[in-house]
Amino acid sequence: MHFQKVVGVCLLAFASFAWADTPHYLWGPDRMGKMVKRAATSSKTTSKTTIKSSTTKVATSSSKKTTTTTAKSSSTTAKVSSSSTVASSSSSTSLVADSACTNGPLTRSCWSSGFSIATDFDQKHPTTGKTVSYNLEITNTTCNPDGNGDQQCLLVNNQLPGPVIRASWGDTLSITVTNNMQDNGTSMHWHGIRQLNSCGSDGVNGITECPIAPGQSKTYTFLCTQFGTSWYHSHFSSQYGMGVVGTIIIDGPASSNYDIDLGTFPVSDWYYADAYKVNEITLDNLQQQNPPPPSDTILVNGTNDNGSGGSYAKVTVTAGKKHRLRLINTSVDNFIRVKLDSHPFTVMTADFIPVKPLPGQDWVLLAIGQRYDVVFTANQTAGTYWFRAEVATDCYSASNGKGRALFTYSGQTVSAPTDSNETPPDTTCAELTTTPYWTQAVDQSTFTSQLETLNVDLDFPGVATNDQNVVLWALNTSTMKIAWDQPTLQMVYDKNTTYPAAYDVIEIPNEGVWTYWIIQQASTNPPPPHPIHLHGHDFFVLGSGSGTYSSSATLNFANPPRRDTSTLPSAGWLALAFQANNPGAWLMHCHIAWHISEGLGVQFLEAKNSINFPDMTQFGSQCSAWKSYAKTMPYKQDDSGL
Ligand SMILES: *[C@@H]1O[C@H](CO)[C@@H](O)[C@H](O)[C@H]1NC(C)=O
Ligand SMILES: *[C@@H]1O[C@H](CO)[C@@H](O)[C@H](O)[C@H]1NC(C)=O
Ligand SMILES: *[C@@H]1O[C@H](CO)[C@@H](O)[C@H](O)[C@H]1NC(C)=O
Ligand SMILES: *[C@@H]1O[C@H](CO)[C@@H](O)[C@H](O)[C@H]1NC(C)=O
Ligand SMILES: *[C@@H]1O[C@H](CO)[C@@H](O)[C@H](O)[C@H]1NC(C)=O
Ligand SMILES: *[C@@H]1O[C@H](CO)[C@@H](O)[C@H](O)[C@H]1NC(C)=O
Ligand SMILES: *[C@@H]1O[C@H](CO)[C@@H](O)[C@H](O)[C@H]1NC(C)=O
Ligand SMILES: *[C@@H]1O[C@H](CO)[C@@H](O)[C@H](O)[C@H]1NC(C)=O
Ligand SMILES: [Cu+2]
Repeated sequence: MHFQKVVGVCLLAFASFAWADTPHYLWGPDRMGKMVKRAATSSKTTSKTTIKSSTTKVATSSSKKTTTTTAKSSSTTAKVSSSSTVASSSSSTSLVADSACTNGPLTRSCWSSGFSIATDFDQKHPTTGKTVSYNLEITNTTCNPDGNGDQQCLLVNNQLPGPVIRASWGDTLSITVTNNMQDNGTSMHWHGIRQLNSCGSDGVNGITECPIAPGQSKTYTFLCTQFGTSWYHSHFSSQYGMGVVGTIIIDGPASSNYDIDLGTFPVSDWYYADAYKVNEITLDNLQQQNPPPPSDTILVNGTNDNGSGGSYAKVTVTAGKKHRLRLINTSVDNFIRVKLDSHPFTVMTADFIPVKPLPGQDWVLLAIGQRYDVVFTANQTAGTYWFRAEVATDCYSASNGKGRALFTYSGQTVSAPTDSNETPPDTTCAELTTTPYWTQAVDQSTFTSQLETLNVDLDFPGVATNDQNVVLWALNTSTMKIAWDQPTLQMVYDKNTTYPAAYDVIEIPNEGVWTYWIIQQASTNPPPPHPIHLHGHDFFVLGSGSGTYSSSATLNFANPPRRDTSTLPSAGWLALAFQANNPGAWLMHCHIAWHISEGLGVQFLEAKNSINFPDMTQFGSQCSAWKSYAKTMPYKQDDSGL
């Protein structure tokens, strides 16, 4: 196996420059799961290598992102507590809300009458009656996020990342997405949002809707039953790698106090080549079990300085104050470690779950799709400090460039200090162990009877016209691929139960039951770990380990970490549990964009007779518009579609 623990230099061989001369693998519903080798010269995508764009001009390109943040605290004179950062005393076993108190810098655990950090939002949540609306428009344009030069980008409201969506716990979000690209469909997924009784707003084309055709719009409406930090991204093949991403803040209580909310701080790998092409190269490389190309750089809040252009994200901090920073990994392929020099983080939220504060975190590892909300105190000598974002080589991640941003104390001149370029630690890709703020045990009584194993395989689905096998990822022996114009929800609505095998439908018929899943890597698989993400639920991470899961493994049922994305270790297993408490069709997949493109997913069809369907007239019109566009669309589906 050629898949070594590689860093930049070994990987250069696979960089995008080499790909143009080689044939490429294609698959997808149009090819009935079969692979064809496509000559580079004749391909649609390759003939379009040069990127264009006459019409639209991007404002965002390498424009400065200077964030001068002032205290948003309700009480501006609040003193910074020098003692503990823990907001309220340990309410460890409480699922009962604290009595009402007012949320402020020293009382972040409070929210509103009957609701606080101690509320289990699966059980209850406020309903404010307020609707917060946004319009997101996706365009095909150019961007130049780090000064390396203009490239083709697909952007939301002409920004990279797209606008921050912000609402409060219990609000309804109503977001209209308009597809103004000429040559791609789209659907927008709100990562980590539970979509309680609103499966039709989950934004997964081929499962919960048809793609939005060029020129069309769709309004996604959902209640914010949770609070914290997240992001949204397109679920249309590898489109989000070209910029269709943005961040989400849902204001609510917190398990640590802070004075100033600095907002979202996404870190992402970035490729100078078109993400669809990188995806193709990745599939080519996989045939030889070679790793994907390294990313070219890492963007911090959508920007970076490539050495001779672009600019760093700049953040102003206030001396003596506690700052909340919302870290999000919006990468397509890479695990990233981040650190703010001399300012250790207290981790207080993992994904949407408030956790017992973990102080003193130097480097924090973010798997794709994961979020950590952290607090740090600006208590060092006033000046400018480096924020570092590095790919985690212990997770087999690779990038040619590193991510940097500058944090400057208010009143000081922004001036980049000498970069120590310190090497991040190697934790063999181990995820931070977090403990939910409130204890929630997982029912152990049905574990043995209900346990199912889903094997991660490299699959050989068919023999192609040229007699070669194409290697694809699979979960539970079957490589997933959906047909954009046959969403699962439509089939369920029509009471059509002949789900195609490649839909990888796993039915969970009964609400209320606990379900348990072992995701198992084959020892022969390439070594990169997989960030497994579930829609419609958080899951409980009962345990993980190397090798093959055995019933003698120690699992945590008493108070396991709870989140919506967790890492399946290299050549190991991951044990997850979730309770069926949200009827719908929910995708579970590897969040490495290339891997879900190559089929690494399943969908859970939960309590299909109790699904609260979206407006099926509107649903049908969206499908009609898509079908009509699809008759003449220039690019055909050539992967899982997800
Ligand atoms: C940054 O981008 C410019 C413009 O494309 C290029 O000339 C320069 O070599 C790049 N710098 C680095 C360090 O890659
Ligand atoms: C974007 O524009 C380029 C150049 O006009 C075109 O080749 C490409 O197909 C377009 N992509 C999308 C998604 O509209
Ligand atoms: C989307 O558009 C890009 C060009 O911008 C093209 O390379 C890609 O194949 C298209 N993807 C699909 C699935 O239509
Ligand atoms: C990142 O950029 C967004 C949009 O420009 C801004 O709202 C946010 O505050 C920035 N984050 C930080 C930590 O400066
Ligand atoms: C994001 O997570 C993915 C997978 O877990 C990982 O490959 C990628 O490196 C991470 N990126 C960052 C910026 O953490
Ligand atoms: C700065 O704050 C951190 C975290 O609260 C604390 O551990 C550290 O001792 C403080 N340093 C100084 C110089 O006060
Ligand atoms: C049932 O669904 C399958 C797969 O989407 C489709 O091919 C078939 O035509 C559907 N049957 C009916 C009666 O609609
Ligand atoms: C996994 O796939 C096998 C073979 O197709 C099937 O029998 C089994 O039911 C699947 N597992 C689950 C949990 O659906
Ligand atoms: Cu994966």
